[in-house]
Amino acid sequence: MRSRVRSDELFTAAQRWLVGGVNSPVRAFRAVGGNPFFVERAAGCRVWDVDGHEYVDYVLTWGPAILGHAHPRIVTAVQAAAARGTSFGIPNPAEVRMAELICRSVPTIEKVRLCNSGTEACMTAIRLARGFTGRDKIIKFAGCYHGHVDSLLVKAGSGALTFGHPDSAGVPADFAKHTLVLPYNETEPVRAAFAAYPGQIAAIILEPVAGNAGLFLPRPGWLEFLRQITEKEGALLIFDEVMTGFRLAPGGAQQRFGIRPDLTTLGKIIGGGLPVGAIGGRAEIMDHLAPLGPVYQAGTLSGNPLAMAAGITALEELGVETHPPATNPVYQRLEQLGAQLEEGLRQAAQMAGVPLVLNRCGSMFGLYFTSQPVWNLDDALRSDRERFRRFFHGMLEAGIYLAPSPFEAGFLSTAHTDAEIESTVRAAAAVLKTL
Ligand code: KE4
Repeated sequence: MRSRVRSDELFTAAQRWLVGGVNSPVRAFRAVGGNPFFVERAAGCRVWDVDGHEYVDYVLTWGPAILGHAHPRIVTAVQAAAARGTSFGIPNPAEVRMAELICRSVPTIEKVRLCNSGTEACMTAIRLARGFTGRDKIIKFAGCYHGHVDSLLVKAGSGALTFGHPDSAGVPADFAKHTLVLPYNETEPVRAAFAAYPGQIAAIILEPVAGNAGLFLPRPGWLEFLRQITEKEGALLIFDEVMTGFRLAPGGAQQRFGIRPDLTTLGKIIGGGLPVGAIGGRAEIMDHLAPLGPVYQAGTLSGNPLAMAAGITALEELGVETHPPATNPVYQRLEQLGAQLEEGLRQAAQMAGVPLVLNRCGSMFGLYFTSQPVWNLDDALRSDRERFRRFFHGMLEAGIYLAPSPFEAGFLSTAHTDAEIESTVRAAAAVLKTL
C-alpha cells in the first residue's frame, strides 16, 4: 500500500476547519472509502500527491483540464493577465473575446452571459426560461446534475407525475414543487407530463450525455423527441453542457448530435481551469436578461480577466477557430484515445471474466460493474458499487486516479498518450483479476 502519511495528516487538519475536510463533497472519497490524497502539483495528464506519489489523472479536475494540467500557454496567459489586475468589475476586452469565441463555436448561441460556475449558469437558465415563457414548471431527469440549484436538487416524486421532493435539506418543499423528475431516455413520461400540465411547463433541462451518474448516452431519437415536443408545447429545451461543452465537439453535444436547444449552459473547459460558467442561446431569449430585460442576473467576478485569459487560451488551443469541427485534429485525437482506452478496458474485463459496462462518448466515459446495459439512473444503481470501490483503490495503488465514485464520469486530455493508455489497461487487467 502506498503510504500517504502527509495526506492523512492534512486531512485530519482539514477536517478541523473545512466541513468534511473538503470544499466539494465528492472529493472526500466517501463513495469509495478511505482518505483522499492531497495534491501537491499537476502537469499534463499527471498529478502528484503531497507524499510524492504520481498518478495518471482521468478526473482532470472533473473535466476542465482537456489540455492537461498547467498547460504552458494557459499558465503564461494567466500570469500576464494577473500583472494587469486580477479583477475589474468593469467591461474588459477579454470578456468580449470569450463571448465571441463561444458564439462562433456553439451552433445555437447567438448571445451569452458569463458567470462563475456551472451552478450559476443552470440557475440562471431556469430563471430565464421561466421569465421568458411566463411558466413555472420545469422537467429534469433522474441522474442528471445541474449544480446545487435549489429548484434542481429534487428527487422524483412518489408517482410518475407527482412533482419532486427536495433532494437536500434546506430546500423548501415549495421550491421543489414545480420540478418534475422523469426517467432519462423515456418518451411516455414526458408526453404524459405535458398532457397533465398543458401550458405550465417552462422548460426541459438535461445533460445531453449524462455524466453525473457515471455516463449514459441518449438513446437514438430521444434528443430529437425532446426537441420536437418542447417546440410543439411552447417550452424551452435547455442543454446543460457544463460538462459536454467543448468536450464532445467544439460545439458540444448539440453539434455532435445535431440538436438545436433554445438555451445552453457551459462551464468547466471554457474556464481553462479557472471559475467560469455561461448561459447562451437565441438573442430573443437572452435579451430578457438584465440590463435589457426583466430577468435579473449579476456577478461581481463575472468576466474575470484571469478566468477569461485561461479560457480564451484553452479554446484557442482547442482549435475552435482554426479548424472546421468535423476535421479538428484535437478532437480526432481525443476520440482516438477514448476508443483505445475503451477497447483495452473491455478486453481486460473479458479476460478477467468480470462483467463491465463501459459507456463512452468521445473523451468522456463511465464504468459500471454489471452485465446489463446502462441507459438511465435505475440501470446505473443496479451496478456493483462494492466492486467499483475495490477497482478504484486497486487502480489508485497502481498510480491511476479514476473518479472517486461509481457515479462520476472519467475524462481524457490531449496530454494523455498511447503510453498512458497502455499502462492504464495493463494496471486494469491486473486489478480486475483480483475483484
Ligand atoms: P459547478 O457549479 O460545479 O461549476 O457546475 C455544476 C454542474 C452543472 N452541470 C453539470 C452537467 C455538471 O457536471 C456540473 C458539475 N459537475 C460535477 C462533477 N460531477 C462537479 C464536481 C463537484 O461537484 O465537485
